[in-house]
Amino acid sequence: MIVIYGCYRSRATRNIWLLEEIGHPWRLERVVQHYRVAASARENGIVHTRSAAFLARFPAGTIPVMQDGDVWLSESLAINHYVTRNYGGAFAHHSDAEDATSMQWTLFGATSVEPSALALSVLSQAATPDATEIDAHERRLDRPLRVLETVLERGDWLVGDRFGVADINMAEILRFAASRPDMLSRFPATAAWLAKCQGRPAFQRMWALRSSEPAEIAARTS
Ligand SMILES: N[C@@H](CCC(=O)N[C@@H](CS)C(=O)NCC(=O)O)C(=O)O
Repeated sequence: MIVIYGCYRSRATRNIWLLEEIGHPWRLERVVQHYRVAASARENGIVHTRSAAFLARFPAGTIPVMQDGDVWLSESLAINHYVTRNYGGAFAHHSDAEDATSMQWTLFGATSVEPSALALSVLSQAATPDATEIDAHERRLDRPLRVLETVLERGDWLVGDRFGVADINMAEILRFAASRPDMLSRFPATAAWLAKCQGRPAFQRMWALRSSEPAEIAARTS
């Protein structure tokens, strides 16, 4: 049984999607972002990313964290590679080259796509979105999105000829940019691939869990 410390409205979605995809047993131990917890709830038994007990084990104070027996890992994308290698079965990489190519796309996503995609997600939710900043981040994404578009024009998936962990990691990173549908529609192969990824039953199960979680965590009543 893999334990994910985190909550549904966090990057734990990446891990939950994968675990659902491969059918490996998991459970969630709830830890929420400190800024989502109502002040009244902080002293009321809600574990959050600034709770002393959580920080004592993970000074970075971020979720998700994974526990698998004696193995503790943070970093959602690294967790997914660990789970794939150890429990992926037929879903796991078939060779060292596939494994390395998968890691290549995961790192490309984390370094070239995630910063601006995340910024776009935050900027789009602002009461008065800053159009100049939004434009700057869309420009920064142009080159990495052209790279993805080229790859996805040539094949259905990022690695080999089947859906894999690189697709989950990249799709979850790109989801941050969903608030900019006009930008994504300039990359039709990428947009079609994202829709295909998100149409998978395992994504849908994860998404139902995420949607069931309130944005603000109130104090416990019992
Ligand atoms: N690169 C890390 C980022 C982790 C991260 O920033 N998580 C957010 C939630 S999605 C968090 O814990 N924020 C709470 C905080 O900073 O206190 C990963 O992929 O796991």
